[in-house]
Amino acid sequence: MRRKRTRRNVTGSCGNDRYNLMRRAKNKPLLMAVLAMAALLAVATDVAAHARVKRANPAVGGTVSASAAPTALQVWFTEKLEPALSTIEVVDSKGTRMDRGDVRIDPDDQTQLRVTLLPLPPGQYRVLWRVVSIDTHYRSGSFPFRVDP
Ligand SMILES: [Cu+2]
Repeated sequence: MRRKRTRRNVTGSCGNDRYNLMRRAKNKPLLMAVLAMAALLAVATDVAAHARVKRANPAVGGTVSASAAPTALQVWFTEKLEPALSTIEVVDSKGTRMDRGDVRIDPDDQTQLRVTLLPLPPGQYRVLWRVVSIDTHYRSGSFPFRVDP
């Protein structure tokens, strides 16, 4: 039953089963047990509902050859994003911005951000992302990719 509930919550937004469970609890030990379980579920639900990077092009941690160096970066997230509050940047190993600052969301897929890139010489790059998903939760992170000679 626990597994079933967790799986259901993964697909929903940040729901609050906690309060229904509290109302149903009839004695204190049960209430404590229920609250403990609800707290765990709430944490799991919260994490699952936040936007995370699903995949990217160039790939997360991937390597591309200089002859096929990308002219744009695409990142897909696990949640739909608020376009005005979501951004990605690409920096080289010295921290120099290598994107053109023209981040946009795919109008047909609100989980995808895209930015065009300056010509990328061989080297290590890092993608810095800061997004707000439509459930208003803020998340940020980064991942590398590499351009080989
Ligand atoms: Cu969330």
